Amino acid sequence: MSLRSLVSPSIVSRASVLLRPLSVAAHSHTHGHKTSNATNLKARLTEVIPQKQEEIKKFKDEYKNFIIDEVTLDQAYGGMRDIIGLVCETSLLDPEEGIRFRGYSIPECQKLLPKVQGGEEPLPEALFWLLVTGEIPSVEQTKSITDEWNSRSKIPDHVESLLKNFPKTLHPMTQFVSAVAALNHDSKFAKAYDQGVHKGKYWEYTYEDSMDLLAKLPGIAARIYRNIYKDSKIVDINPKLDWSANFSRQLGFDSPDFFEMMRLYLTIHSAHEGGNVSAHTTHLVGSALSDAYLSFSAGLAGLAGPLHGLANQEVLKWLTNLRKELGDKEVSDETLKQYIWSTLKAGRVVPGYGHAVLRKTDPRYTCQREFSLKHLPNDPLFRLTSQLYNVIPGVLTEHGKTKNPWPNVDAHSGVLLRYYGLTEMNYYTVLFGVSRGIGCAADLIWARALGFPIERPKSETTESLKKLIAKRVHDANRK
Ligand code: FAM
Repeated sequence: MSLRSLVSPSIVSRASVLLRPLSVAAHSHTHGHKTSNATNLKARLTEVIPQKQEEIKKFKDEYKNFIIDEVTLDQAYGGMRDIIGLVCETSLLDPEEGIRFRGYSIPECQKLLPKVQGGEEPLPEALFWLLVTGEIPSVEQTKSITDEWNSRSKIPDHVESLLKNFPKTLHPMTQFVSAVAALNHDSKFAKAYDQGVHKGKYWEYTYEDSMDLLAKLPGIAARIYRNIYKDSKIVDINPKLDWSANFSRQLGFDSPDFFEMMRLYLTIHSAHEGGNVSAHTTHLVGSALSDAYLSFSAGLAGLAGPLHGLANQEVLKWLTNLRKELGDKEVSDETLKQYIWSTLKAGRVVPGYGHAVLRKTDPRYTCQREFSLKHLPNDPLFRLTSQLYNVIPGVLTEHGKTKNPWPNVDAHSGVLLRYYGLTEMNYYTVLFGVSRGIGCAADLIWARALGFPIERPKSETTESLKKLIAKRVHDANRK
């Protein structure tokens, strides 16, 4: 019996009445959008938001009862995999092709987004403009974001002292989560809400908090690094430099190559559509009208899990243990295979491989691989990573469990960081978090602009599910 036949007939008929051709162009990605001359992002948003609100209102009015998905019992127990139940305007993940930011693939972003003079990698500031407006920004528009983030970058004293007082043994991600939550002290949204602001203005205060948040994330992250691993001293922001270069300098890395690597890193980790744990958690908490700091802090707590963002730390740990056990010299594919099997037989995952949505090599992996081929082709750890790329998918396929035996973003990032001297692997997820702020903030602004309600999916117990299925089967058999 097909599930469709178990769906309420009234819903099906309402949906079929509504079956008529839909102009898809308006709902596909935004290639071809005209770029405005507005050099201020908020001014541009003020133009773009009413158009989108109108477009969605019409779309919803016409198709609100249209069935877009069906849910199986397996999905209810299985982490809601593949269920379409969320709207996220900023990026879309194709299982075969990977992520597109507002319709643009990573290679397209590398080509089209503004760069620093003489640079080759896109500026994350430009990606933020793209995610928020759907438009590739001009150099001036990109610079306006850099300037604004630099001017908002001061870390409040209470956050500074909070970070100083943490034990060095507290995991960097826990410090990050706490410091970001503590920024809520100065939330413009929370203050405006308290004063009874009209809901039509929510997005403006969320925008302000988001800009402040993104301006402060690198300074917080750099302080965590300097406090735990170095001498706690930190250089001031140079207002002439971009977000990534300032962040690199505050961490203690001054080379232009490191800056370029950081620009790429902070661009590609930003967004991966709406369903992943960090993006969805931020969105969910935001739906209760918690401000951007509390929402993103919750998202970061999700990123800190080993099946999500912490995997970049886990990969380097795994590679380090592998080299400890097998030695630093090149080893045969056969020896590597045995090592991978020992991980699997111990009931552990091979970190950096597999994905809940992707079914091919992650383009975020590929672009880091290309960066490495250009900048560090002979690095031993890069060579080992390349060799593993040839071996792990075969072993995982033979193992027969994972739906995707190919590498994800985390299989590669630690190799780059280590090459440039950032060797403290427990810190790696913080870098992921700084970048993820971009995508989560862009999504939050739109969630408030579109007036998304509080999220509240329905849950069932096993007992109630058994009853529900028995009743539906009974009803279907009577027809
Ligand atoms: N090594 C060993 N087993 C794996 C595996 C891997 N890399 N990837 C998946 N599996 C197993 C998985 O544990 C599950 O086993 P059980 O049936 O015993 O529970 C089975 O294969 C089916 O899983 P799936 O449907 O292929 O994957 P999921 O959608 O459940 O999970 C991941 C997706 C990413 C959590 C999973 O592939 C994994 O644990 N990978 C390693 C950790 C990792 O790299 N995470 C980072 C993901 C990244 F993109 C990010 O979020 N930053």
